[in-house]
Amino acid sequence: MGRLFFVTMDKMDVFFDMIRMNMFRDVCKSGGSNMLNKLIRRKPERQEQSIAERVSLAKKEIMPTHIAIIMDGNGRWAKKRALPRVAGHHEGMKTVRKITRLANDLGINVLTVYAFSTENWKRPKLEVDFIMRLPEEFLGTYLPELIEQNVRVEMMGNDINLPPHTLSAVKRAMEATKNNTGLILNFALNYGSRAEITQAVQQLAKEVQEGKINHTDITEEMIAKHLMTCSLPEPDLLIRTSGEVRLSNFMLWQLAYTEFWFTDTLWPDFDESCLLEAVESYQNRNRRYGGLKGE
Ligand code: V07
Repeated sequence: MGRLFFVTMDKMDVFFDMIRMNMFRDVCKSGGSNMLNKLIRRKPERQEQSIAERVSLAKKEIMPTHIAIIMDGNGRWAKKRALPRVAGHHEGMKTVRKITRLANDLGINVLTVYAFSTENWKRPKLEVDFIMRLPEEFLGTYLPELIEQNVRVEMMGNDINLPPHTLSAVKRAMEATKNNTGLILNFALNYGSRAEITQAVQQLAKEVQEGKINHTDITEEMIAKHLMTCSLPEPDLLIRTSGEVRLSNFMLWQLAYTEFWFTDTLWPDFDESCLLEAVESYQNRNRRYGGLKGE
């Protein structure tokens, strides 16, 4: 049954409020967030977009060339599930595979992952032994798909101290992928940044001593060329998982101008959506700075 309303001018705003309320009720009844989106012209939330949509949007903007990741929180992930720490490392290994695939799809050129630091030797021997088997397992399982995806495997860190079985697995993968032209998957293995810088300084001092160069020839570029990253661009984006907000002796020289993204997510839980969130944040910052970078 219809009702007749007499609306006087001074009640107009109340009348419009009632119309709006009715529209809102219709929206609720139809359960349609689409209708609500249309009414208030809201951009869809990230969580509502599919990974594929977010990938294609991200690809339209400036992509970080090099992403470096400190993969923290594997032990904590295991502890939360009453599992041994090594179960967390194993799950973390699967995340490396997932993130590599997405980074390659996004067109990122270099992905450096901190797999084992020089400080990690202090962990219990059984844990270290397990971790040192992961490169073989990773490559035994995933090398065919890395080759198929045109990924090139690289390593930075100190060869000595690494078990021969670990080193030979990595060297074999580097050899098998050396002509690939897609993503460079750079594993930091037995890596420490201060040791890397020390080694560069020692090499330069030797060159001065031998009369090959003058001490005044030593420039920032020359130091960079003596680091383990000499053939790589500097990282544009550093990601550290698991809520720790420090660099832990990782790429101290190379991160001088890098954007940082810290997240509480534990590495084994870090999925495609998490990487996209970091990339989207990087792209937002880039857009905000406009052409002002470096000024
Ligand atoms: C390791 C899994 C990821 C979380 C961090 C600690 C444990 C993959 C590799 C790897 C290394 C070289 C390579 C192929 C794969 C790896 C270590 C630890 C030592 F050529 N994951 N992962 N290496 N973790």
